[in-house]
Amino acid sequence: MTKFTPSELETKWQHIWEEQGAFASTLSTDQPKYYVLEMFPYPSGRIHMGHVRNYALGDVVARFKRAKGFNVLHPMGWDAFGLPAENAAIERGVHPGKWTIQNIAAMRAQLKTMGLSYDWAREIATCTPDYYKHEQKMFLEFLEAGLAYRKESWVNWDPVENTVLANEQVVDGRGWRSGALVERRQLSQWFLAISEFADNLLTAIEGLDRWPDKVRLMQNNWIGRSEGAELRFALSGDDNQTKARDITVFTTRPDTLYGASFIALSPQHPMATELAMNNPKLQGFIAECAQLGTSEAVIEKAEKKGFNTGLFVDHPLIEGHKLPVYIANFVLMDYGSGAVFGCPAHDQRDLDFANAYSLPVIPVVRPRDAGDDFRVTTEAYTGPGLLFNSGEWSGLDVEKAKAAAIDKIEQLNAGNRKVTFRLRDWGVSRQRYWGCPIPIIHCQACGAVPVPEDQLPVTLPEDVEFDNPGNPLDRHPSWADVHCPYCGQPARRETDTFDTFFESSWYFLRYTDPTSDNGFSREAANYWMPVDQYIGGVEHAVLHLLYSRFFTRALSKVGYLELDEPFAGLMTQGMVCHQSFKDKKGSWLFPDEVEKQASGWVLKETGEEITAGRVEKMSKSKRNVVDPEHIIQTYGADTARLFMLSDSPPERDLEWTESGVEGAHRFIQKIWKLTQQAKNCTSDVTLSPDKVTRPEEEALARSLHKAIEDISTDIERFAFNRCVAHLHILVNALGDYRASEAVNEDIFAHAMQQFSVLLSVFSPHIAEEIWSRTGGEGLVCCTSWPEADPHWLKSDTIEVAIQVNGKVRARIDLPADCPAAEAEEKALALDSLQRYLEGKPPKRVIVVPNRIINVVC
Ligand code: ANZ
Ligand code: ZN
Repeated sequence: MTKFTPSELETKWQHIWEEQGAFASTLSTDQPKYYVLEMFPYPSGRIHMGHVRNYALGDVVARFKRAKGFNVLHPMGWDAFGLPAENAAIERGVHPGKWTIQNIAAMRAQLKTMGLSYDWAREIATCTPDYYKHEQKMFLEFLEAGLAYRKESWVNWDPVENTVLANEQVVDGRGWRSGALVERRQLSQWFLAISEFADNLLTAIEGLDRWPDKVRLMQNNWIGRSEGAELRFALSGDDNQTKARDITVFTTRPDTLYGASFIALSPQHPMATELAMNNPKLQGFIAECAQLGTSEAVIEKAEKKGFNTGLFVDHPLIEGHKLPVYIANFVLMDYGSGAVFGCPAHDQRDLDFANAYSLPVIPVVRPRDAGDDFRVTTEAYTGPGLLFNSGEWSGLDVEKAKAAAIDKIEQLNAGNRKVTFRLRDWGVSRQRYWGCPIPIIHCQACGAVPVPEDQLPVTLPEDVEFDNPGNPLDRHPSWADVHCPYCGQPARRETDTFDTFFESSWYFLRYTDPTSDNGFSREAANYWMPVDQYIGGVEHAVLHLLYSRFFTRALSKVGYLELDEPFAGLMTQGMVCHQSFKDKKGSWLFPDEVEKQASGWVLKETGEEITAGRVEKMSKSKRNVVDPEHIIQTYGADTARLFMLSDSPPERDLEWTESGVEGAHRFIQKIWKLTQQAKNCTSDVTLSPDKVTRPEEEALARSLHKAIEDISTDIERFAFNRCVAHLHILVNALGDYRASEAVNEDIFAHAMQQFSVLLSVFSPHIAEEIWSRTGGEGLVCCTSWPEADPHWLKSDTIEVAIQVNGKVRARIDLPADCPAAEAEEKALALDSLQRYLEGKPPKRVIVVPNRIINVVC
């Protein structure tokens, strides 16, 4: 027997695939197309188990669809811009570009050892001008179409690092790295008009029937459609502290208008700014609010604080009733109109606020079983019910009252029906070096001017310094100095770069035609798109998917293609988990530093007792990681992939265990042993029903065709773990046949060959070996998927009910067409039946073959 050396065997087949261009795809119209895509990785330098799982899943789909006769596109590339490269530059003094390119090379080599069926000729790296020049052009086209614009907007500003922070980089109001109190600042930034598509992005979710429900719900919530009304409150009297005459609020609860007890403005509301001009106390309050940053979650949690402006508005429905106007920290400027009317009885924030500032709490909706004495003290009532204390609306239910309220508001000319979306336009400016330069020139005379097309791409300068905080592009001695393309006067380049979600919003289009001078050709995109199956982490369920859905629409609008939805099918895989370990001092330990003994977990080196913790997501900080490279070197990619797929369904979390991988490895070795025993299958044997006579071959034929049938259906349902279980059953049957007397070598080889096709989508290398040893033509990865013969799928056993004196008392599995005498004997031998016979022989037994056995006693 030849020794099984996975690394040798795997490299051999990887070379052959590459040489033969086995996975290259071209436009072809005589086959249906299928586009399989895994979310491309950020080139951090090493692949981790999450990647391995993601790509192993995608590879099953790609290989299966290819075998099913589809023209498959299965590409891979690198999401190569981003902050970690800049951090590496700061920490290690290596240029972000160099660092990234090195990482890509290392990860590409690692990925190649997995034997994934990628068309590597389509590989892209988003940090190359060859990629990003196209998005600069797209941006300028968006600009022309009104889909991109510039506006002042509020950002989190870290005063120590001199940089803008994302909401996630603000921790408890402080910069994540500097620890400095974050300020709100207004900066001029570029935006993409994603909200223009809000309605369409929302309604189209309905059609995404191959997306997980949870992701559809998350998209839904993120877009956040709210139906309600816009309502104007007139300022009372002739107070002339402000030029404005009224305040517009957005409300989803116009029915609660009779319960209004105050108005609250956002600290960034123009009226607040105006009032603060000659009010230092108010300026102080606004500055204090600014320290909260811009994160909605933080604002939500913060203690409710307000500033009484001394102004009043008139209640539109109650003659002579006035409401005080506050400026309050919980009102966001970029939602609705940046102002609300507060109804403390029916909104918790308003109630907390009212209780803090001793404002009236007037309940106007009561639960159906409560009376008119219904009161609200510390918990707002937000449920359904009937209106009261509400003039002509009293007695209506909430929904009817909402409609009546809007009618009334419109009638009074105090406002109108209004739908608002939570979805904000996408701010794409980042004050960072390692991103795609925004192709704009700022001229004192002409304003923000697009870089002319023939001057694209605007490439990043390489000679930059990272020794100071902030954006190195700002400090570069010459890069930003240019002349205005309109007037020729000295001008400055935009030094902001795009949010890195920009690159990932269209990379799937680039793959369809990666050398096109136009980003991608309409022909290729219209042929390959949409992606038929997209696979990736659920952490991208909101932003990346939404941006890509928007981008596709925007590109269609400016004429690149004809498509709305980029991803027809989506699967979000679960996490790869591992148990975590800590030593006595509480430091985390790597799994390979520990072992389990009878007494419990100990440190390998010293035998010292340690604590085994929870099974949780693999993460470097908890050291509960295993390195794919090490696993692949030890066991081979076929084993690693098989274990990844066998443990749990793709959408669930998976626990990586040593014993699990070893189990998978033993299985592969068992297959290897069988492979050694298979000869070249020379004659044209098949397991067709008319040829098979002996029970041994019949059993083998049934197992093989059952496996074909089960795996084919379970693959389509992504139940890959079940597929692996089916493979186990088939391998046992192959082993049984091999061990039986008078093995027909041709039949064994034929069965092994068929098995290798099934195996090839999970553990492709060893499958190629089986295929070639048994005389398969060409490569198994280019072979058609087998069809199950219905003849062999007919069940060979039948469940038969046993009645005692007319009552069903037991059931028994009998071979189909089992002779009556045998059936009777087997039935009477059942323990469960003996109870009813009480030891006496039955009077009579009537057997209806394949149906029922009647016992009379
Ligand atoms: C009066 C009212 C009474 C409200 C009541 C609620 C309950 P969604 O569902 O998220 O759209 N709101 C409006 N603009 C706001 C802003 N810029 N910042 C903070 N809050 C704002 O929520 C809409 C409700 O959130 C609106 O309805 C408004 O308060 C508040 F018993 O108006 B409501
Ligand atoms: Zn100019």
